[in-house]
Amino acid sequence: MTSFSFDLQATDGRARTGVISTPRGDIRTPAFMPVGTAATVKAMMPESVRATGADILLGNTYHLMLRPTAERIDRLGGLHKFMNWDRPILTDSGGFQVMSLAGLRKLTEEGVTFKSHVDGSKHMLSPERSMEIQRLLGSDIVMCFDECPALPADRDRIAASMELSMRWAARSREAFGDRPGHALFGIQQGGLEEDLRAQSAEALREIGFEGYAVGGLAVGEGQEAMFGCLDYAPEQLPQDKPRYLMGVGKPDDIVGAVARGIDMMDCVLPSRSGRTGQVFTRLGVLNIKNARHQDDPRPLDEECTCPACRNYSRAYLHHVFRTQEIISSMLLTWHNLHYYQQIMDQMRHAIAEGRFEAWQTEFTQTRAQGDI
Ligand code: PRF
Ligand code: ZN
Repeated sequence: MTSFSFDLQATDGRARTGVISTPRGDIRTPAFMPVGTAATVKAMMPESVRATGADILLGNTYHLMLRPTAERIDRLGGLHKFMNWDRPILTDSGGFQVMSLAGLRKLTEEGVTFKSHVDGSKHMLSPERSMEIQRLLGSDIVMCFDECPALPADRDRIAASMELSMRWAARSREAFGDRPGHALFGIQQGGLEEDLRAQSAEALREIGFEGYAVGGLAVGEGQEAMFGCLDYAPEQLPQDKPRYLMGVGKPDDIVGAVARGIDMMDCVLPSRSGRTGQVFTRLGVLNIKNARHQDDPRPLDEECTCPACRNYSRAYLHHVFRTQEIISSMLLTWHNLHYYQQIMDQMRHAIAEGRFEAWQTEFTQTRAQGDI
């Protein structure tokens, strides 16, 4: 069995490109992971998600433990078979979603008890239970169970939360055990405090993981503050392991993160926006709901090769959005995911060829032109 490894192939400034090898296939980095929270990337068949260029999907412990339950997915042969995606899957550990979605919750050293947002039933997550659920799902990249305070928060709260997350990281490592071909990633916390980030990185390196995430960002601090943190946080983590920025972001967030040494990202934005009519293009963002598209025979983006742009006008996409036809979500999600994967592909090539900075300048200038 091919075990889990990361081959860093080229760097350009702080930007990196490489390949993560897993028994379920390679992940080209920098990688964008579409979000398949409830065992589906909403509005997309898995083969279509693959056609956009995705090497890996993200799934969620929190949602799947509630519905249809990890035990049921295990009995049915695991998450890959259940959702018909045979390539790598990374699963988030649940704590972050409990904090943003669950009803009444109680946090202790042991873990967190909470009420389901679905039916109000009571549940518990701990490092041990999260590792068990992610194993039952058959996840290829398992995330440590952590806690992430919303920003702004005071330093004492951020420090205590980071220290708890580091104790949970040690328990996650212990509970994960030895599983060849599967990886466990640590999650750095520490808010916007450089010394707390350094302490967190040190604690994680001491435990030892197959990859390291930068957690606790994109939680209300704004892009400038996030980039400020990314100016030091990735470099506190090991050079020779993948670095994953959790829950980011808009296209310019992703480009800025890659410029600062991030290898992997995930975000609901391209898929969720596909369902709300927000379209990401080379030239900027447009909303298909806007009446100015109703007679427009042009595609969303003249240069895009996705099915929405090759076969449909803005006028048609406007019409099916306004009439709430299901094909609207399908086409706009496909376009957005295709656009995100195009950016990743272009960045990988630019880094490998030592022209990332020029690529980034062109990316920024093209988008600033406006009128789309
Ligand atoms: N921890 C976990 N999942 C996450 C985050 C985190 O800090 C974030 C923060 N952007 C998104 N998803 N476990
Ligand atoms: Zn397109």
